This record gives sequence, C-alpha cells and structure tokens, in this order.
Amino acid sequence: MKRCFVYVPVILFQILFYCCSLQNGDDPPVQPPPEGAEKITAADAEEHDYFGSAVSVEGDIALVGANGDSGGGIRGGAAYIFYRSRDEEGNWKQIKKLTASDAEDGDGFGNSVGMSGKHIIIGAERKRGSHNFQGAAYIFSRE
Ligand SMILES: [Ca+2]
Repeated sequence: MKRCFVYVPVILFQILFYCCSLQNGDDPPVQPPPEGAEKITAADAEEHDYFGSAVSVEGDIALVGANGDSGGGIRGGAAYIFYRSRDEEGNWKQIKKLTASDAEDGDGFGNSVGMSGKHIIIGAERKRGSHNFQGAAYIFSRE
C-alpha cells in the first residue's frame, strides 16, 4: 500500500508533464513567412504565357516555367530565373529568361523545371524531332 502512495504521484506528474509538452510542442519544420507569400510575374508577361506552369526553388534562386510563352516560336515556351535580392526588402527579381536554342512553335518549353546545384533542367514535352511530339529536355549550367 505504501508503494501506491509513491507511484501514483509520480505517474500523475508524468502525465501532466506529457500534456504540457504537447501544448508547447516544437514549431513545425516549415514556417510560413509572417507577411504571406510574395507574388512574382514575368517582366514581359503576355496573354497565354502560362507563367507558373512549373516552379522550383533552391536557396535564393527560383525557376518558373511559362510553357505558353511565344519568345521562341509561337507557344514555344520559356523559363524565368529569379534571384532573391539581399537588399532590405529581400524581393525576388527576374534576372534571366531562358528559351531553347532550337525553339519551334508549340514546343511547350517550361512545362517542367528542376534545378540542383549549378544545373537547371527544363522540359519541352511537345518538342518534335524524328518523331512527332517526342519531347526534349534542356540542361543549363549556372555560373
Ligand atoms: Ca510572353
């Protein structure tokens, strides 16, 4: 019976401690920015560009596809590189527009994008080659 008087308070304390630790749990691993998201658009935005058709971000570099852009052939597609400036505002600024060197009408360049380290890859799923709409991907190396 004496043991019961010792264990019951210990168990109650552990339950209380566990409940408190749940309430003050760790912060989630990804915190939303306090002011909400920053919206970015292409400097040369036009109708049917479909800017945002694919997106990727790594560190302070963002890559955005616009697979309807007509900079390299009608609906040839494009992709934009943005850089988060280190000034006080920390805004994202467009630094480059990419198109395929062999762009043709309807390629859809920018339908998918990805980057890792210094390499950027852009998909053009409707690229024609020896087969109709066989697709292609383009790899660029950042300096
Ligand atoms: Ca455009």
